[in-house]
Amino acid sequence: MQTEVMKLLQIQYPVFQGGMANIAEHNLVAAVSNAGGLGLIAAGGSNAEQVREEIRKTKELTDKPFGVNIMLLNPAAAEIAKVIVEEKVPVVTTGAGTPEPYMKDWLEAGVKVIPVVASVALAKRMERCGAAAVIAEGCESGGHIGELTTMTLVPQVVDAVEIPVIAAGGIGDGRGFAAAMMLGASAVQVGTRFLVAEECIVHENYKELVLKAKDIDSAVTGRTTGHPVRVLRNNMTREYLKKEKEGVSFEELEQLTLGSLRKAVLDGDKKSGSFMAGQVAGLISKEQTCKEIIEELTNEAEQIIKKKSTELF
Ligand code: TUI
Repeated sequence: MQTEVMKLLQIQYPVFQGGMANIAEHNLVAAVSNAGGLGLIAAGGSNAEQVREEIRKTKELTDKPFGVNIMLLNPAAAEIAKVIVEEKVPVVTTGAGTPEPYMKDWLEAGVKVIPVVASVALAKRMERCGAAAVIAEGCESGGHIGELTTMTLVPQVVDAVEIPVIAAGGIGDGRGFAAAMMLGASAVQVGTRFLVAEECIVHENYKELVLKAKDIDSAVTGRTTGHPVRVLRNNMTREYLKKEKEGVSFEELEQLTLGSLRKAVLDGDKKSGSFMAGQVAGLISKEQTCKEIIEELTNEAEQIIKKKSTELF
């Protein structure tokens, strides 16, 4: 296996770990990078100094490439952008917006910038402003999502840009991995399956909810506020969706979700936590190490592609 993204980033397997806010910290990141994938520190719910600390801790645990994911709605994004340069982080991925204000500084410092895009238009704009690759993320993903599915978004982005495309959203096993590569992706990004990795620090209740989830157990909150977020259904989401239908104010809806991701991650609060997860949760049934996950994904994909090609041609 040798894809363009693997060459670009000097990684052994074309597997990125999704930058899950408040979840993807140095232990998970180093485990993914040490297993040959690309671990990404999530800066989503953190300030600049917390991110600097996470970068330093990750460097103590791995000498393999890793990156930082910046959620651009984070009020600390501009300061975190500076930390990336100061700490000489080799790769940055961005989400929930456009990283254009930070591109000049990052490119001058030799940082490889890989924005998450949810449309062809943004992918083209990112290519023009110097992105090394783009992550095309479909709405099967957990957390903040766009409109299009992975199946439709990835090939349209692949056709629209020259830079490599990483597929994200709904990829949780070797079949999804193989399918994404067939759509033209050069790597995949996996979030939900790494939620149940042994090295992932989320509360046991979070892991249990993902492992027990069935196909239809996620819902999208915030469609009316312009911040659609996919989460596992629970009391909190049912109440949120009810209030959203009733047309309550943005402020009242925000009140419901305030701190709810931390309640899920740290306290395992099944009633009022926001358990962000993708639609692929229904397919995930066991806790494994990051190494086992990455090797199983790639081995399964290889077998499937070989079997299908003899079956079909
Ligand atoms: O960013 C994500 N997923 C996230 S961030 C997050 S943290 C959080 N979010 C909401 C409430 C509380 C905490 C949880 N999940 N994925 C990357 C992503 N980016 N998905 C979609 C997009 C996107 C959408 C529109 C990127 C750019 C865009 O348009 C930008 C523009 O200005 O055109």
